[in-house]
This record gives sequence, structure tokens and C-alpha cells, in this order.
Amino acid sequence: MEKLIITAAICGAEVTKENNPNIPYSVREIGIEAEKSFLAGASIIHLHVRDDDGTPTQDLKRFQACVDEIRKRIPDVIILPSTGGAIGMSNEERIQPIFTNPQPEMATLDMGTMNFGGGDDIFVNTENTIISFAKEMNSRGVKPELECFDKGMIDMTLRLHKKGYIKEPMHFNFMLGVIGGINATERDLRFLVNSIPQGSTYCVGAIGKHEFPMVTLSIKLGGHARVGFEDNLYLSKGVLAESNSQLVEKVVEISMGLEREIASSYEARKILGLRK
Ligand code: KMH
Ligand code: ZN
Repeated sequence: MEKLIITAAICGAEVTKENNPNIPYSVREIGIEAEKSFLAGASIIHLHVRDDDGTPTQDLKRFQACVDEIRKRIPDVIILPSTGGAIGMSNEERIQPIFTNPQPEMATLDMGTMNFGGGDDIFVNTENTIISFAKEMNSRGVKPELECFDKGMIDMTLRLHKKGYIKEPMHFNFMLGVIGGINATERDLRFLVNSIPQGSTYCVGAIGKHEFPMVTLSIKLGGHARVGFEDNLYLSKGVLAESNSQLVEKVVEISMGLEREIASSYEARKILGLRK
């Protein structure tokens, strides 16, 4: 099996310091969390950013400041910015992080519209939005991480692949357990894994208590792993994680127990076919 690529989703757009005081908001806090996660074994940082008061933003200047801070601390890490942003943001806001300097090697590409987290929230990704984001990424050589919160989003990916908008080799991120998306069960994860083309790579993340069981299954199946405050705030039942790095350390321990080694960022680039 390939070595395990660990992605640390250190910040997200929905969770706040009221949920866990260790969620990073400031540029410095984001830099520290990225560095600690990298040193613990993450090769990819999935990046959302905030204003100092915690408001999620896709502002290019704020992203640039965070990218500079992360690069200063850990030049080798792969930075994977979000183009999903937060619920309700316009497409123009959302796409900004692919314009940082240096340009990111990867960025998220969300593959469909869904109810998101209950209540009235809808995460809107029309086919035209997906195509226009894919075109922007393709023209710059930014590899999309294909965010699939449900099986239909894989089907949309394959449809847009046939039309030439999504190139091979494809890299998926399966997010399980979001209200409005697919459940976080073994049956459902196996269904997703069995639905992607051979030669694709995939990463698995899941919400809350489902994070570690789903990530463990992914490690066993040959997939990769995503953990972090964006998805889960707890190290174990009732114990808030003090840093994203504790969540990364826990995956490393699980993976070593399953005799699967951890990929460096250099090795992750080779596995994912990145240019650098
Ligand atoms: N914050 C969610 C609405 C992504 O990063 O592309 C979208 C999200 C996915 O987090
Ligand atoms: Zn995200």
C-alpha cells in the first residue's frame, strides 16, 4: 500500500472558539497550528482563514498573509486552500485563494449542492459553478481535490470528467457525516470507494465522533486521512483537543499500528502527481 497522506483541516469556517478555544483565528495562530500539525505528520494543510474576530473570510490578502506565515514556518508543506469558503459566500469571494503567490498546488472543488448541517443552510455548487472553478484551476495547473459529501457528487465528477473539465488522475476527498450528506458508516464509505475510477486516489474525513472510525477504515482500505478542527474538536469522548496536532498524532498512531507508514510532503506530491 502507498504511504498514508495526512491532511490537517486546521480551522474550517463553521466552528468557533466557543466550541473549542484552540481553534486558530489570527494569522499567527493559523501558522502555529499548521506547523504543529506538519511536525506531527501532516503533509497537507487544508486551509480556511478567519478575520481576527473569527469571521470566516476568503479575502485574498488574508489568505496571502496566512500562506506567507505557513510558508515561513514550514516551506515544504502542501497548502490546500478552500474554494468552498462558508455558506452564503459568492463564487467571486470563494475562488480568491487560488490567486495567492506562490499559487497553491491544490485547492478544493466542491462537487454538488446540498443541505449543510441542518436548519436552513444550503451549500450551493451548481454545475456551472463547478465548471467555472474547474476551468480556473486547470488553466493555472492547480490540482482540484474533489470534495464529495454524497454519492451523487461522484457521479457529477465523472460526468464532468467525460466532458473534459476534470482531468485524471483524480483525487477525491470523501466527507462523511455532514447533515445533508452521506452517513458515516462502513457500508457507505465502501460504496463511495467502489464508485471511483481505478487509478484515482482518495482521502476520507468524517464529522465529530465518526472521524477516527472512518479514517481508520480508510487507512485499511488504502485511502488517505483527513483530521482537524474543521471536522472534529475532540481527542476522545468529552476531551477537547488542545491542538490539531493531537488529532494528527492519533492518526499516526493508528496507522503505525496498522503497519502503514506516513508520507512526507515530498512523498505526498509523488503520490498525488503534483508538479513541485
Ligand atoms: N465550509 C463548507 C461550507 C471546502 O473547503 O471546500 C465548505 C467546505 C468545503 O469547507
Ligand atoms: Zn473546508
